[in-house]
Amino acid sequence: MIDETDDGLRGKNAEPNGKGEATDGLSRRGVLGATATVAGLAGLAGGGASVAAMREALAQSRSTVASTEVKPGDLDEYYAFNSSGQTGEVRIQVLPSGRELMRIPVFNRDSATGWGLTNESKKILTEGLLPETRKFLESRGGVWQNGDLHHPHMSFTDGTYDGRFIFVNDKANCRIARIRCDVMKTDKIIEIPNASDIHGLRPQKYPRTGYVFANSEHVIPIPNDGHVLDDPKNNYWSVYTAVDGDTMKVAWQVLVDGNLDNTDCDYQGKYAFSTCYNPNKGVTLAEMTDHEQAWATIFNIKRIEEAVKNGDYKEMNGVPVVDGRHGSKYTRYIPIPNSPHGVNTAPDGIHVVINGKLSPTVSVMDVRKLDDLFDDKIKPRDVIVAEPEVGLGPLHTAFDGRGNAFTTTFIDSQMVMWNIDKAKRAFAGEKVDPILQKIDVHYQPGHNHTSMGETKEADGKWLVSLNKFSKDRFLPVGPLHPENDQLIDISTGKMILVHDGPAFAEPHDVLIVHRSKVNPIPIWKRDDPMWEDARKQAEKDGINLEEAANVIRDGNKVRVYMHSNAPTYSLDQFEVNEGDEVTVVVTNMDDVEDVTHGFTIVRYGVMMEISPMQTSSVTFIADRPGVHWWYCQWFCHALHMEMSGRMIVHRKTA
Ligand code: CUK
Ligand code: CUA
Repeated sequence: MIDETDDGLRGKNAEPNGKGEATDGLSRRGVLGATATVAGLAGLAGGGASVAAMREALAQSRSTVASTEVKPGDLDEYYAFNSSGQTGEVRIQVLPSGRELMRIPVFNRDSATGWGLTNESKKILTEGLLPETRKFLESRGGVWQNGDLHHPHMSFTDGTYDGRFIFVNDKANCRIARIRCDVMKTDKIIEIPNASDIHGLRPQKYPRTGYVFANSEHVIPIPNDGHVLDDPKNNYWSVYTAVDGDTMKVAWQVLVDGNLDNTDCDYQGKYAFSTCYNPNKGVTLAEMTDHEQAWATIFNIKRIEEAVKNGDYKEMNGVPVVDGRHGSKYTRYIPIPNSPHGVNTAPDGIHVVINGKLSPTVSVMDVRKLDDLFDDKIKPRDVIVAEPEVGLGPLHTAFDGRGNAFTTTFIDSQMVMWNIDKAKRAFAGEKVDPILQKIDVHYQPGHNHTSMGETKEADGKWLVSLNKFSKDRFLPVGPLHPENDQLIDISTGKMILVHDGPAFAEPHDVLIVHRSKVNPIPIWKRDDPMWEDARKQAEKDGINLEEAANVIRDGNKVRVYMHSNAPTYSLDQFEVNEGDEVTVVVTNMDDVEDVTHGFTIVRYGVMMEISPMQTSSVTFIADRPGVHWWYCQWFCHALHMEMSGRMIVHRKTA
């Protein structure tokens, strides 16, 4: 839907006035009433713009703005893979409609699919844990219950999305996960050693992914085992990590100064960049902000790889750690005002924008100067080619592929469109204003993202502003508010706000991927590695998973194999003894798109998804005697309610 009241007008009236301020004559809330009409605008003429001008603006915006309407049965053009912050999952939305299609459990637990309950998901959730963490979790159910997922990014080949994987970080428990885009399920999770928390994450763009780069944010003693405690200045560090995206193993780490925040890399495969705040290793807010500048840290990938090859590293927790602190030949530290946050490489493959956060500026780096920097032919600040003032609280920048950039300003609560070339000319001393347009967003934006904007195929159609506050934009739902993901049409070379999208906690970042890049399969392939363990166990038990209807007793272990065909399971009941360790393996033999079954045992904490041709399994102790119905929790058939069976648990005889 096009909000024809506020947004069209705002797009036309929010011209910069040369002082970098929007001249939008309408008060922010003045015309936001969603039912205001052109007629209603007459009363707002006092706001500054004439009614005639507003009518004109509205008419123009109507004719140019792209529609967000996707008619029933029609398909959207873009996937939007949205992070969910402290919810710990990834959400698949689509644009321009803004509809949410699917949720991919990653670091969270999920009732519908049994993520965190099934053997298949538990394996993924635990196999990559460090031994010390596995031990820590022994008395806590073996699996982390929480996660904080900020940054989803798709794998690249030759500078653009290749549709293989999405990589994500977990800030809370120091993990990186990989999502398979063929089935849209998480298939690998690893914990990063020597790190406090994993925040920024980016896949290598060229020649391919390749590496997944990740930042450890807070500084900690390494190893963090209680020997060193309160000695931040001398003994706290953070590390930059490169994970091999194919094997999901840590390739190397670099020890650095300061807290690492966000990260990105070039289109040449030579350098990666991180923003750094808290350069003095403060441990209080006052100490963390007591300086006028911090850094962007540049990593020389080839030199680091050589260091690892030549043994110039220290092995820590089984990982080669290269020393990249000040003075190292593996890194360079570019002074940036003040506490930079986001770092974003432009689709031109040349410019990298570093967002000042506590400075009203963004700093633009030219990657072509980095060879000279590493050869000490130029000084660190010589790589900066522009530093436009965009407004208060610049956090993240996106690009339209036509030389323009869009920066979120958290404190100003605006989206700022500026031109990279003009910013460079202004930096060189020319009298030119690089700011093209500012619009209000509602409210307090963090990340933003443009369609295909982090690839060399940026297409300049859509811009999303992920706003941390929604305040009065939606019907009230209690003290906890949704966030507001706003869609902005940038296809005309102007920003026109076209849609408000409420979102539950707390999307940080979103990728907008053209649908031609993504090719999910509708039905599982029977040889999928996801249930490799179940397949192997079945072979040992002499069972064919596709024909299974068997109960195997092995001491006090019982393995129950069955399959599902709507509306039945191949077993009506099975019997076990109180205290048995029971494994139920269900294979869905419905080779039919969209016929997903489930398996839930009442009052046993068992629930799992079994999509077409999938095998899922779950293991539990049958320590509750009695009759326990299982049923299919996924509505699959007219006789879905009847799709059930009984687990009979015999009482232990004394
Ligand atoms: S960070 Cu959240 S607004 Cu974790 Cu990408 Cu900038
Ligand atoms: Cu099978 Cu519902």
